[in-house]
Amino acid sequence: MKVTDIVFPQGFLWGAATAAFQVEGATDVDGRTDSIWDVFCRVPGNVVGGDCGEPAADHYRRFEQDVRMMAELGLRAYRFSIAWPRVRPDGGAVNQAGLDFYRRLIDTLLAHDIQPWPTLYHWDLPQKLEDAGGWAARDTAFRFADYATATAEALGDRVTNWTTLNEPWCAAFLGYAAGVHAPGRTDPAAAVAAVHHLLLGHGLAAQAIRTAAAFTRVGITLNMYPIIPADPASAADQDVARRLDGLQQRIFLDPLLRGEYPADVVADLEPFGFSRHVRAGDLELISGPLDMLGVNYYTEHHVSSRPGETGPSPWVGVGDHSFPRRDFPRTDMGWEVRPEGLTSVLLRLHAQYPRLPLYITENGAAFRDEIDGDGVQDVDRTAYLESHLRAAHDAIEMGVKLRGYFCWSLLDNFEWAEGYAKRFGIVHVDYDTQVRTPKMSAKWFARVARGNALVAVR
Ligand code: IFM
Repeated sequence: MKVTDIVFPQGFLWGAATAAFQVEGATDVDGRTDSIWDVFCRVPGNVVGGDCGEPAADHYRRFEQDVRMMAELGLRAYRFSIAWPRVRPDGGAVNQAGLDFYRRLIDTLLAHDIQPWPTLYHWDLPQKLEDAGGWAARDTAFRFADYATATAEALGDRVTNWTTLNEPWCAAFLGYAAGVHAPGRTDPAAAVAAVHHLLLGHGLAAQAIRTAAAFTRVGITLNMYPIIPADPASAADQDVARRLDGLQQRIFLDPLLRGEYPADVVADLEPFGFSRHVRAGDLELISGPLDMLGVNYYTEHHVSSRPGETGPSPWVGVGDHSFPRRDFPRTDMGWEVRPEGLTSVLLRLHAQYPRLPLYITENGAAFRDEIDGDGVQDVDRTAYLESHLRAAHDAIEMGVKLRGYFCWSLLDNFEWAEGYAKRFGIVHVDYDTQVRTPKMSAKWFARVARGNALVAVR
């Protein structure tokens, strides 16, 4: 088959994604208060280079220019996140100025015929709520629902596709067990409590959105990775893979889509008091109707039962394990480039939940970019995107209900604990001047989006 034969289904949605704290900047204007990430960044050593949410890509002030650029790139949808501490500073009263910013952003998108795909939580919990217990506290789920109500009441006339949470795995396990993300806690019991309270927050928020806005589709985004035992014949490696898969995938998928937690994972997490957080009625809320599932895919995990981890691990209760190095190309994050893993994730979801529409809500790569007279020739990133789109198309050919693809990311941005050193954007951002330069990958992606078909990397 020629590359140009790879045509996506009619109506396939092409977009790009960002998240509030990673691109907006303007962290202290119009009533916004601290999120856990503002506070986390202030602790020396937490973020490479001492970087923080300023200036980011100054998207708060430059969103009109950015939306025009999206239109020029032929994008039909923009996945962004809404900052909870703008809309309800300190998790308290509604802040009209915060809502007004997102109304202006959405109106500008709609004026350019670009669908707004907001996510309510991309990790910027108001610090005041963390001080009251954060996601380890049940009450945070109810505060999240209040925030969802205020947001959907204000913006529900303009937005159809809502996402509640982005990657609750990272929020719970990187934030509360490994401590490498905000709020920087290393307390496995708090992490497993956070899992349940994030999911409860999702269920409550989904209900709140449907109540506040008449025509909506509600989804959640999970980060999904095939987890492969290093030695498939080793019972110990198989068990580590089962445990990791349980924590990474099944602890979220099963309650959302089957209304129950996986029994083996519940048993594994009993030493951390997991099941005592689950109250009557919670699972009914969590498993309320889901209109779509967002899948974020970057790589796959190849896991061995041999010891290897040092320091606090996000893999609560898994015990000895390591990720043996394999001979595959890697991105600047050190992540293996494994497009076939994307096909496998999509096929797994389709086999288990055949009626659920799927969207790839993030996929992309950090590579070192050099800007010269001819712009940024990011051949590696372009090849990464092309190989993953082929893998996504393979899954569609095999019957997967994949409805759209958002590349991560529209803009270079604040890559959490890695700061600004890792660049995921298809558009280069000069953080001194805030000049945007579409990279080779952006131009290539624009051709794909416009043609609804893959075109060869040149
Ligand atoms: O930058 C992040 C994003 O915020 C969530 N998904 C993974 C991306 C790359 O690490």
